[in-house]
Amino acid sequence: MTTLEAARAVGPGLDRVDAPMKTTGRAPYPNDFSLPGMVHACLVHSTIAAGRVRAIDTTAAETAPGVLAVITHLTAPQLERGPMTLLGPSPPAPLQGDRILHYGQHLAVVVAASPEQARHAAGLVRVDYEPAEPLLDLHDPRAAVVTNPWGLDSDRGDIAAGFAAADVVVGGSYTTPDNTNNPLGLMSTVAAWNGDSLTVHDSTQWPHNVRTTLAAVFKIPESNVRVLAPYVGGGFGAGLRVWPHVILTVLAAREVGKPVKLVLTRPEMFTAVGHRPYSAQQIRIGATRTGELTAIEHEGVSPVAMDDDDYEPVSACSAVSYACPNVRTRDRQVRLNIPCPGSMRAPAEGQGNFALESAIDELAHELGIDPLELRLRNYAEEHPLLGLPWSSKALRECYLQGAERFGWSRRDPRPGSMRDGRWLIGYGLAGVSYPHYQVPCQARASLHRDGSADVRSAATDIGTGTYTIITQLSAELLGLDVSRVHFDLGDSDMPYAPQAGGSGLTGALAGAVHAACRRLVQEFLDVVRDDPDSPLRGAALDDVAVSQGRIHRIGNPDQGESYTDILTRHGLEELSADGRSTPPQPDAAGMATAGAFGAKFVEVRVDPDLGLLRVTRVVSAIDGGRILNEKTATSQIVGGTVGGIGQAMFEETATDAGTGRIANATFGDYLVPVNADVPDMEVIFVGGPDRATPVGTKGVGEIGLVGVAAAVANAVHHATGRRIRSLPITIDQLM
Ligand code: MCN
Ligand code: MOS
Repeated sequence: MTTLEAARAVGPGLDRVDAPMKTTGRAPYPNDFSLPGMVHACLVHSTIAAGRVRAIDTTAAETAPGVLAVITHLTAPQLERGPMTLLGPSPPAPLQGDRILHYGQHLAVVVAASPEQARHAAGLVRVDYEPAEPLLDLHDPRAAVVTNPWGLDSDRGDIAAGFAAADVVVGGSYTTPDNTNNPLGLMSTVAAWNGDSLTVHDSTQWPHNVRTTLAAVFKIPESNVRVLAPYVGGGFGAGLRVWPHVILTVLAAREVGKPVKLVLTRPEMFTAVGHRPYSAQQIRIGATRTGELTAIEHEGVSPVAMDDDDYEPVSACSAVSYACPNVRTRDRQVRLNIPCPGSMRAPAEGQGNFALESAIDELAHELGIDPLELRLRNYAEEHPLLGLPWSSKALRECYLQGAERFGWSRRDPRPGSMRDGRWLIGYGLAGVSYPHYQVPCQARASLHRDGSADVRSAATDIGTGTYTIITQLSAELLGLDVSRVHFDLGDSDMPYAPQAGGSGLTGALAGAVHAACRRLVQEFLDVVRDDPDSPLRGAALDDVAVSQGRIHRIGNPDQGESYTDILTRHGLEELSADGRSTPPQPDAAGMATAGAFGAKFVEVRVDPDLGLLRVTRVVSAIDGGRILNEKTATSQIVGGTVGGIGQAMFEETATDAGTGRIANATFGDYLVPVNADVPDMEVIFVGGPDRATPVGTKGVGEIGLVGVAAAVANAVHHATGRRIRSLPITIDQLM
């Protein structure tokens, strides 16, 4: 890789290159977007969770001021369900019948000249229901059970023998609640048809998926669909799938022959774009007196919607986290009349890690071994399921450096022993092993005669920093100043990119950009191969390095020339090259040995008389491979940690047990951490480049969240002696 070792553009915390656009209000988020002649849509939803629409009266709505169309299941055309995707099946197509499967299901879309007129008219639609008794309880014996369709349950060793060999067995039942993603930006779609061609601005984490889906649903060629998402106001997983409201907006635009805009309301964000599903987990861990794990058994049950799929293997983390010889993990799902669950930041790991890392803490307490020491004694040197070396793993360094920074050695192991006045103080820890999701990606890079470069790929930046890190990486790979590189994304007409999801976009995109930039330098060398005037004549890619807008021979900076000189002398305006990344071949079981790792150290204060809980310090030590931008990567871990504090102490989507109504679907009622709930946080990155990818990155977008809940609960146990097994941890559990 000597060729491309040049100025260190990668690594330092360069400010976001898109910051001026955002802070001056010029960034075109989909909900700010307008087109000439654009009209507005508003949705009508089911207020029951199960049954049928007996009749729907749209007369008053149709004659209300400004109304252009009211579309119901009686007037909607037949629509194909979207295709199978890397993430599973598409959600069901909307308005395809009178069946009601969940509260909040779209029953009509109203289109009017203004958003206010659309909303007013939507309120005039009268629905006559034939209600049925909804299935809303995970333990309802009538509910259909889905066993693991992805083959992710695992068995290794002999679980019975493992427990028989244990001196100590701990465990219990853990629950995590429904949580709602709630990105700040309300998810929006603007759709415009021009004949058979469709342009859509959408709050998506994956423009190509929207393109493929809309082409299939509306039976038009993919090349007729263009999806734009240059700015997205957050997603946390809610923008991974093409939800029914996107399809309804496109349908509405076709019906009225005008561009249509739909902005979901905050309450709709609780029912229309997925949520992290509730989990009920059973975990048992056995160990010898000396703290050697002999058995882990972990089972999870989560709800899934009646007519949709979202698979969350919450127990899977227990199969890969420790070097335990006997492990059994099982997951199943129960079909309920609930709004479709979907991925929410760290799906499955976010729930499963809470049970696993709480149980490990409980075991440490029972054995009288320091929780950090117990984790180190059972460190998985190899991938426990595959028996292969990890592509890289610096979890030990996470534990040791995190502990050092936190001051873990000051911890007195006796619960309730550390005090500051009326406050009990607790220290808690959790370890995290997070799978590294790797998928193919493409990019294109061009160098112009003025010495500037353009790089593009149909990726998204959902607040993560994609614009910035790829600008840095391209600058480094081409030997240019970052100010000379323009990276563009968020347009399905650009080369294919996967979702900003599974914390995998950076790895995929960095690989594609690496390939494109290398090939671009090669293009320049090809141009001068037989050029007698070029000091680079006959040079191979491995013979050269790039810096300051020039290619030169390694070890001899004078023997080279600038991109501009080469292009000018050969009468070229620019050269371009395409690159693609393909993930390393997984093993036969479809698994890769790559993973990101982390350790979370949390200090809490508990007022035992009032039941008050405060998180006062968090140290996160993270192995994310090579870090492309220390500032944006740190922001990812900080943001993830805030989400983890939310999961631990505040967030709970409440479903009314009788009706299936979401009872707290506003920011007034759904609690998220505010500044006063978030302490100073320290983030340290450990480890080095991962060997499996050319750029050496692993993901950091989700791992910051994982482990926070367990570390908080473990700190609460240390402070109070109480083992809290149900999230969020609320005052009543601490009194
Ligand atoms: N990064 C880095 N070095 C690395 C890896 C990442 O510097 N080795 C930094 C970069 O700034 C990069 C960011 O971390 O842009 C995230 O990279 P990555 O871990 O690859 O995650 P993705 O780009 O795939 O983003 C998706 C991920 C997921 S899955 C969720 S959910 C999530 C998250 O990112 N949702 C977010 N972070 C979010 N951050 C914001 N602000 N908003 C969301 O909705
Ligand atoms: Mo993240 S939940 O994979 O978008």
